[in-house]
Amino acid sequence: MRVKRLLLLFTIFSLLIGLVGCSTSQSKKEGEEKSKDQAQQIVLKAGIGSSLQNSSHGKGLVKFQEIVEKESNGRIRLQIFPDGQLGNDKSMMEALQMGTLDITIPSTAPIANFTKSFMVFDLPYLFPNEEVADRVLDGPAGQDILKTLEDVGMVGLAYWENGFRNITNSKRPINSIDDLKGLKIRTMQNPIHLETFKAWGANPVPMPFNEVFTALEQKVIDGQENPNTLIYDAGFYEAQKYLTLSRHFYTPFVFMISKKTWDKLSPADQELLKKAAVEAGKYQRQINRELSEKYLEEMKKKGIAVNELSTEEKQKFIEKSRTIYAKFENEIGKDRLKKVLDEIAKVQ
Ligand code: TK8
Repeated sequence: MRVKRLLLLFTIFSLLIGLVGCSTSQSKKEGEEKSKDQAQQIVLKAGIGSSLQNSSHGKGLVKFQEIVEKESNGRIRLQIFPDGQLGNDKSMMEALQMGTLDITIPSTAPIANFTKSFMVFDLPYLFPNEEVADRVLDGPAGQDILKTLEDVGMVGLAYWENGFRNITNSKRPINSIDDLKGLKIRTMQNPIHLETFKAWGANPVPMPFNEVFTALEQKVIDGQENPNTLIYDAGFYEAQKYLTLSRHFYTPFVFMISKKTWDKLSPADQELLKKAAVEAGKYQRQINRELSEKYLEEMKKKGIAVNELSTEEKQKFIEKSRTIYAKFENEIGKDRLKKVLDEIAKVQ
């Protein structure tokens, strides 16, 4: 009897050891899985100059965030810093070079501070409309230019749309090129934009985006030029009386990631981010075009006087712009300029 009881106790004891051992190895395995998974947790910091609520810039970045977090099952997450909290386009690109910021989406114009290859897109009256712009930017010429960012510590993933730029000012309606004479117009920090407004008779003032509103309010400058969505999002219309639909430049945004960040990612994660940037970009372009019309009507209701340049007057702007193409073709690269102009001619 005593032997039986001892055998029973021994059986129960060895079963308990087995169970504890099993759960330990199970929890150890789960722990390893978890720590491996946590080890792969990626948090990307992204900074832009516009708001999240009103701008297509911000809405596009939120769409990118949704796609990435869904496709990675939450393993890759974004921390978004809008409204120029982390600086302006130029300083945020410098942060990408240093690896202290992972993602930013600047206009092409300030990229000229790092590489000249995007300057072709800053030429006045280059693209006739958004459709041609999309096809050239997403085609061989645009994609080749995107690749040049890797030489300066950034990786370009996709073109998004800032859009066709219009002129606002607080002095007078701009019905002809002569009306620009002497007006202090803020431009982006880009030599082509500066020289173009000089050629049109204005007095251009290069300035980072996040300083423009105060400068308009304090009358340090008379006007600025931006697409409708940005004029509305940044509240510039509140400090301006006139909006002239000149559509003188088409500005792409460039979705870019720090090369230091990019090189640490697996090929699969690189592919995931690239696809998300392209998909979110198509959404952002569409939203931008809808908001451009919507915000134009909103600004008219709020009292800004809107006028379009007549075909004849626009021709004067275009004629004056030809000197700019000649002046900058060497800096842009004659082959690069020819390739873009040939692609435009092909897709028209
Ligand atoms: C926003 C800027 C802005 C640009 C400018 O970060 O600076 O006027 O049009 O969109 O990139």
